[in-house]
Amino acid sequence: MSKPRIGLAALSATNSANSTLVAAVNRAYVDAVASAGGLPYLLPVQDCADAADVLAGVDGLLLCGGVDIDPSQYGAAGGPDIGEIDPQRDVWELALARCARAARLPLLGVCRGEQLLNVSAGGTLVRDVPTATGMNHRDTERSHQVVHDIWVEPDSLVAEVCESVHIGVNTLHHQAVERLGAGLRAVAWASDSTIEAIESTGDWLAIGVQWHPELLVGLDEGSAHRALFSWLVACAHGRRLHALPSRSSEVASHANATVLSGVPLAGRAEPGSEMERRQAS
Ligand SMILES: [Mn+2]
Repeated sequence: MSKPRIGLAALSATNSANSTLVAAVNRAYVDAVASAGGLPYLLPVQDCADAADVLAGVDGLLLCGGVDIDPSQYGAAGGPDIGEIDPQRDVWELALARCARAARLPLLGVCRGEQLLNVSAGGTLVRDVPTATGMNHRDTERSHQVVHDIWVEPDSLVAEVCESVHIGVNTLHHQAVERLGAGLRAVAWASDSTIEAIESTGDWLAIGVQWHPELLVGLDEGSAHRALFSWLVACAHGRRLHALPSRSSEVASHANATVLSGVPLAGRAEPGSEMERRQAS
């Protein structure tokens, strides 16, 4: 069976060489997905009416980092505490997130992608974390280093995937999840109570993290960060195997080939079962 296809939502940027507009993602996302065994597919900003058709061509979705989300998308007004915004990208990615949820397409949201996941479900954002809590969460000088710790809810998918309830993370954000969207829960926090990860409460496989795991996958102590991409690829792989996968069977179906192999999961295929034979193909 071919590798699962992971859609990476691209940003629009100006190519400094010739001032043309380009669709791009930071290379670190591409490499992290490829290293986890997935095939990265770039999804440029386009007509949101086509989001469902675009997603029909991939097995999983990665919402990447970027600029602030237009506060009008969560019912708030603009202001000096809001940074650069890209309303076209917001509309496109909100359509992607909502279509992914409707189709139960596995999703990982990173930084802005986590915030967008929350807004797509009706949630709101902390406009400026330093103003709200007094703690600076934007340290671009140490983007590839552990800057602060987070504490993870032990009974959560994130804890299961990362195999840890205490993770060192980088921090490149000035906003964060505030009120949670429908069907989502907070599962990790920094020392100032800033929400650092969210996940779906239902049968949709969706995780959002406020840090940038794609920049920490190369660290010796980076197993928790690598595991997030392995999880997404494993879920995408499971989706290809099963028309209507459940959470446990979906992850378990790919467990032999991923870092999740040591995680106890309900519903793992019995030796010699039909599920196990399908995994071997
Ligand atoms: Mn942080």
